[in-house]
Amino acid sequence: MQQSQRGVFLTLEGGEGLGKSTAVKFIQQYLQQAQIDFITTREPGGTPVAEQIRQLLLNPNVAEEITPVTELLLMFASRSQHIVNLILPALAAGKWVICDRFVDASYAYQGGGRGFDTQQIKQLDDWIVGELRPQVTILLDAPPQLGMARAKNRSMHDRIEQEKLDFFERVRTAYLVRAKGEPDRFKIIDATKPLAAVQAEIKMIMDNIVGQYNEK
Ligand code: Z5A
Repeated sequence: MQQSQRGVFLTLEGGEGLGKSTAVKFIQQYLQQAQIDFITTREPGGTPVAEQIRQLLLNPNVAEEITPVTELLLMFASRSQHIVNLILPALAAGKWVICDRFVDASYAYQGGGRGFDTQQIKQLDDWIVGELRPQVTILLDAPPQLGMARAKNRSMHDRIEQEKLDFFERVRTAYLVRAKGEPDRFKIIDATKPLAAVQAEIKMIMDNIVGQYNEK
């Protein structure tokens, strides 16, 4: 896929309940203050059709078992809608795109969690995502028990959140393997730290990105 990217593409990754949504809100305030034109979005989802696919993927009461292959393909079907109809046009218009999860989540959840071979996921990545890469990915990292504890007050858990602890441990490991493979893109934040400390790190990352990309 050809990319005529002008805006900055920043993604947030990490296990369940480790503070991605909270970080997106913080980044939103930062960018508003810096008077930078941006959108925030998420995966799976982000466009009307992609959000419908999200509902299907995460519904804990779905009428039949969703097979791992269907789950993988639906993640990429949702992503295709999202990239073509929202992310690329926003970047081409010079907007920053702040995305809560992107293709790294497929390597972590469908690869690490479900056990798909990395090469199988890479084939879909090459086809659907192509050259589009985030300039920066913030990975909120912590033992999965912490995120589960933070998220435990929710009334309902989605279909994937109902997996067991070892699934989320594999997800964490897969994220860390990806981060190790691309140390320039990934900024790992220790999500066990108090919110103020996490936000101070995010602010430093944002200051750097603004210095690097916004002057151009
Ligand atoms: N998925 C997939 O399998 N494959 C893919 O390719 C993609 C996704 C793209 C939906 O993700 C599911 O889709 C997800 C992976 C799968 N399933 N799981 N698990 P989602 O992003 O919509 O849902 P989520 O991962 O479950 O995120 P979340 O539960 O919404 O959590 P969060 O956004 O990371 O956390 P939060 O809501 O910002 O924070 C949780 C609580 O902790 C909240 O009360 C905060 O105030 C508090 N918090 C946050 N930071 C701190 C700190 N530092 N200290 C103390 N308390 C804190």
